Amino acid sequence: MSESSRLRIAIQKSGRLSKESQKLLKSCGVKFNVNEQRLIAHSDNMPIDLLRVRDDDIPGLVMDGVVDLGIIGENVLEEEQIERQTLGKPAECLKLRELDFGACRLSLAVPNEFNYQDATSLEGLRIATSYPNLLRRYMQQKGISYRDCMLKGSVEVAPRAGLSDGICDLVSTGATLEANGLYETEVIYRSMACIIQSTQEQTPDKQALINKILSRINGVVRAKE
Ligand code: PRT
Ligand code: ZN
Repeated sequence: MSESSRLRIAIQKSGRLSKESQKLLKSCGVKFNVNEQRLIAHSDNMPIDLLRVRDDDIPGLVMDGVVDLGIIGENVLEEEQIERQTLGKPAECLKLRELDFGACRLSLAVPNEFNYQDATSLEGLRIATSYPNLLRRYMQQKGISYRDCMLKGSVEVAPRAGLSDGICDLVSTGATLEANGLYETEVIYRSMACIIQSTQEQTPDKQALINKILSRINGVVRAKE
């Protein structure tokens, strides 16, 4: 996509952050209608285009300067940042603020019958996760070696399926762990949704619009506190 005079904001197309992201922008006075079949939604009262994509694509789109802003879980942002640093790809963006939705934690969990003392109980064992970089960083800090089992989904069934000894997955209520005969042993990362900006220099008009949106977000979030 070529440069645009309109502000581009990437939000999750469908999933846990998508409704709240749309609600937040609407409560900031950005009017738009989403067509489920379309990637882009144009605002009709402000020079803003919304890009509706998979959440995993949002940090990269912002870091590569394809879009100006993105609304994303800190877990996905940080995972992508470590991945890109490892690969030598652009990994910079500005975190404008944390938002008041998308709360979850990335935790280690093991089967109920596992006799867990501390993280060293996992030494040499296999851990299933969709967040290999955040897991590696935590285990390196603790000086524990483990074996990877990379799964994009169904992480919580990996131990029962005999694929891994433990898991490292997102938790909010804990019901999924319980339903799968697992218990949480360590929280390795706490996450909220956040709004990020590309480090690319903005035109004065676009930067003024970003400042206006951010100041309205501050007002909306504060009003709910
Ligand atoms: O399709 P796309 O790639 O865009 O979406 P996705 O399926 O990758 O992500 P999605 O929509 O499931 O989650 C988007 C973001 O919401 C995550 O990256 C987190 O920042 C945030 N979030 C908040 C959560 C949860 N809470 C959450 N509970 N994301 C996932 N879960 C899952 C978790 O993986 C586990 O399967 O819910 C289950 C656990 O929930 P409890 O309540 O049973 O503990
Ligand atoms: Zn995703």
